Amino acid sequence: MKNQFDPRKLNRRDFLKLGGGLLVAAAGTSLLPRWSGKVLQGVSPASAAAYQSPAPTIYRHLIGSDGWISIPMGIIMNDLGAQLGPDPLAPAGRTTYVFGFRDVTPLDGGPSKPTASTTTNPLILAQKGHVQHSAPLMYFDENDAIQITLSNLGLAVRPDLTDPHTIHWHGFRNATPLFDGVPEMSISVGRGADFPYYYHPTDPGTYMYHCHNEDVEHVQMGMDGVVFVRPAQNKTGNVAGAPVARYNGGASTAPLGYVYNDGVALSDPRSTAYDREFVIFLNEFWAQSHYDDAHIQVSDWSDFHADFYLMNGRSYPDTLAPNGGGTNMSTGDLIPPPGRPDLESQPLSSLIRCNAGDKVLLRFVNLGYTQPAMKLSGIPMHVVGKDATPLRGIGSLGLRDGADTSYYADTIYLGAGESYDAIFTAPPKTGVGYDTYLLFNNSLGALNKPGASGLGGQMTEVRVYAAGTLSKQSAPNT
Ligand SMILES: [Cu+2]
Repeated sequence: MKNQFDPRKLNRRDFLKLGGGLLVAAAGTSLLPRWSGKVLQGVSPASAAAYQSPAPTIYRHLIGSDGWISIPMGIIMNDLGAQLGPDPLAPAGRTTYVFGFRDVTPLDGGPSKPTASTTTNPLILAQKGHVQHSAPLMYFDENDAIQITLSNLGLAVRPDLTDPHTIHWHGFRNATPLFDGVPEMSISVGRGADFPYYYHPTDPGTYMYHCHNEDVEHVQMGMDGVVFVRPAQNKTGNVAGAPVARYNGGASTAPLGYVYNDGVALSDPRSTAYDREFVIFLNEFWAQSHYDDAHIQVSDWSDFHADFYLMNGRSYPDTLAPNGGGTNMSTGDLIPPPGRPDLESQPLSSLIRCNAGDKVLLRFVNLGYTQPAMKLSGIPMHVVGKDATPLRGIGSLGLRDGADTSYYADTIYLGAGESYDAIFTAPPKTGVGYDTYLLFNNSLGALNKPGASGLGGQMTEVRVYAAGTLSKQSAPNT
């Protein structure tokens, strides 16, 4: 493997050369300079000028390859009599060919161990053909210094297809195009290559990431998922008295976390504190294109239509199945959800469980081509953020600490590429068992008829238990 870059050895002038299309040997010794001012959230010029990004301390290793997932469907035929789904080439229990990512960090010694510059670990190389959808959920803290190495293992089903891949954090204020993943103005990772991306997030919020190489195809084929950034306030509390978050060692009475550096007390209506959090990633699959890529056919992407509406890579009722995940350290494979070997490559559950009175954060992300109308039936949602920006007007120093522009809604419309942060307070419940509230795409075409393709579509359940029933949440979507 080749194409190594050391992000610690590039200086500003080198980046400008790279931006001009000249790929030059990096000679400087400075760390990443942060010369780009933020647009939506202000930063003082003095602090920006003095700033140098730190060397990475968190290491993640993603592979790009292909694989097979399972979507509940009947038999889907096209006009020419081909069976698109389940794809006749699919292994037992699977229906649909995908491109995608896998997080192989556990096979590389974990997130604190620097990733090898060349991938030789046979367990990692064996993950060619074993990607997941949606893409691995990633989350970091504000001011983390992160290196994510992308290794392109090639496609098991399509050895003729030599496509590169990239990582693009959509909506992320990146200091340089080099790590932005847009192939026309940066670098793509060719088959057999490893490339370390560097990130230093300074703006908390909910983002998405995807491969940007031939992105109409690669995003549709499944190379997309969620990345979010937790605010510095989690570690420090704030001057208004909001405590350190439980994620960062706060008291058992403290919130699990905050969505943004809100700067207000817990009792303030502008507070973004929450007790549980769930990512809801939305997209749609077009059956013909997935069949075409598996069967060495070319798709006319202008013919796109949605056959399967997916939530965290699954279709209801699979959205309710438990989380899979974790890595089998002897094979390198994902560990399937209990009782659901067919969902091995779709590890992320959308089942939302909470206690009465909990503040529950929903991080909605849409990377589909349609406009979902996500309705939480019977519980109002407090929309506190959009596109990784708190819903506050511009106040002091250009920061988003001004007037409260948050609002309540029972339905959130998401355009393509948009994210929303919404907090609901779980309604009262006493006694045993749970009350069920539906969270679903109110564009009812996205909820297919029983037995039809993409059974159930974008729907999940919110299950509210009596206070004290469920233990405190320690990780998203659990
Ligand atoms: Cu790709």
